[in-house]
Amino acid sequence: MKMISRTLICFALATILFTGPALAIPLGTNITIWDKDGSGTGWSGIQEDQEVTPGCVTGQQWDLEGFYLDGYTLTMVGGYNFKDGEVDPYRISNLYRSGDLFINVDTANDTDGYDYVVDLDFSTNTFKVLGIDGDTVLSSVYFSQNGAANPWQYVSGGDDLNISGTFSYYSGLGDSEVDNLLGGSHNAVVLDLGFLQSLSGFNGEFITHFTMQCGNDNLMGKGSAPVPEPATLLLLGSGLLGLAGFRRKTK
Ligand SMILES: [Ca+2]
Ligand SMILES: [Ca+2]
Ligand SMILES: [Ca+2]
Ligand SMILES: [Ca+2]
Repeated sequence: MKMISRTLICFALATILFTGPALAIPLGTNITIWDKDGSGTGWSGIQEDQEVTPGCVTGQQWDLEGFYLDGYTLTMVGGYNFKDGEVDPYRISNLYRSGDLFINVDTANDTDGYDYVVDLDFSTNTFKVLGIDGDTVLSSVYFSQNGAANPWQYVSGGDDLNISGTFSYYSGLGDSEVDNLLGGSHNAVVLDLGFLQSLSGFNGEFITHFTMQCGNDNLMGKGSAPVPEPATLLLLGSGLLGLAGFRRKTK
């Protein structure tokens, strides 16, 4: 009898776990900053939700809405179809695809622009990280008047850091699932930026940037994430020393 009830409880738990409501994305803090384009409110406003670059096609499907950070987990939300891109309503032969994620680690005195690019592959939900240097080739957005949204995409060259990973993609999210952003239907890219800790020049703060091929909307974020404290490293070091001492004693 006891065995049966235990089995039943296990079965019930498993059912809840596997058929329960979809787990909410842990968005964390909204780290979106102004893209420095636009004024007032409305579709060319200074906010990022329900906004595109002034003079561009408006509407939820062209809206990049926000960067969120939870620890090292970055979530990028938009009405834009990150996975398949969106078709130009005026030239239906033109499909405007997703760009890559650009990172600047000099948040105070930047002189060299973006330092790293996270090369996103939406066909496999994988990414690799490259350092941007003199021989890195980046491509510019299709419409030159949207040049303020550059860069768009990584092409070739740069410093291959041998860092790669996977990301999650969510589509058809409701407003309430994404911090009550407006528009009715949202898509989200979720990736772990833990690799930042190993990047040269990272001091705990970073700037992120994303746009699509046409540059219809520019999305910017500024986040801070914990860096290993020197004190922690010291403790770890002294712990190891202590261990070494102990070992010697027991010999
Ligand atoms: Ca929106
Ligand atoms: Ca926007
Ligand atoms: Ca920089
Ligand atoms: Ca924008």
